[in-house]
Amino acid sequence: MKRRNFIQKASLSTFGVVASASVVACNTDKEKNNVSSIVNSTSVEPIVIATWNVPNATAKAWEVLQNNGSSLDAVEQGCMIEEADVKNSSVGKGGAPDRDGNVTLDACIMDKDGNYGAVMCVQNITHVISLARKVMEETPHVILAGKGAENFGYDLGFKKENLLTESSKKAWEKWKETSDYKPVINIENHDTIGMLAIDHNGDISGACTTSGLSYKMAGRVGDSPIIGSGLFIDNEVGGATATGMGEEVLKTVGSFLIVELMRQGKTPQEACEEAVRRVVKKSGDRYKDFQVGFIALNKKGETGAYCIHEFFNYNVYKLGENKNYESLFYNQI
Ligand code: SD4
Repeated sequence: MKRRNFIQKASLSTFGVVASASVVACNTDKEKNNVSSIVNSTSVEPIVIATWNVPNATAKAWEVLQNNGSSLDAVEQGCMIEEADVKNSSVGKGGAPDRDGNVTLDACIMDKDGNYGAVMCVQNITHVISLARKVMEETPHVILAGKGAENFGYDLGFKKENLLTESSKKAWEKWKETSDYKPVINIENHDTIGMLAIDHNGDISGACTTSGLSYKMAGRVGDSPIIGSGLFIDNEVGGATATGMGEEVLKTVGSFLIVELMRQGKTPQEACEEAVRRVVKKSGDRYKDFQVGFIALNKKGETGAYCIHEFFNYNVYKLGENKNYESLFYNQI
């Protein structure tokens, strides 16, 4: 086993904790020590957890919770930060296009009552997480795809925008020189945001938003908008969300699996580990070439995270014991 360095950076503030941790490898020998520390809490104070290092998004969600907002509003508004960030090439505006040069977005949201809404393959609308919420709240359906979803959005006043930025266009043009279709996910191509939150009432909601796999085939949909795969919430138990190679998460219905394992008594950490093991086992040798990571949160506010390979990180935003703001960084060398 490689040695790891732990670097802690702490700075003071008055109201919370941000933890960003790189969670390391599930080896086939199931080496326990290969998992980073997980931020655990038995309080039911509000809490936000999100895939990847998205401190602005978790801070926004936390702000909503601090103002007594619902966990549903928190995860929606948190995700919107990344959707609007053109530097995030895996989410919203500035997301990498498919191989034909079209940016197509997937998103879903799930509330404390088990309601769910999703959109898939949406072009020209930045805030697909809000569109997914509208599907949940204002239609008798749970999923809208493509043009139907877009037209539904325009009718509601969503702005029509070109989501392909100059820099993602340049990167796509460079990719076209070889058109090498090698789905490398979460090494150079990641940042899908999956977010889970508990509000002051102790209610859990979750959201997931992505532009999916870079240079994917036109029409390809990953796990992110699919209930039970990219996201699942059961307010009696907890929630889970996924990042990484969507095809593999879909085949194991990973987020639902994690919530069910928590229902049976596993901690969020144990449940994430089991789900990753399931993905690895089902994949034969292929797991060496793809990344999958899960985060989970239970009703007690305990969190868990696990992934196949290194270079997965996540943010937790919650009230620290001394009402301090701390930023933790775990690094593998
Ligand atoms: C997908 N799971 O479309 C997404 C991609 C992802 O970080 O998570 N990227 O397969």
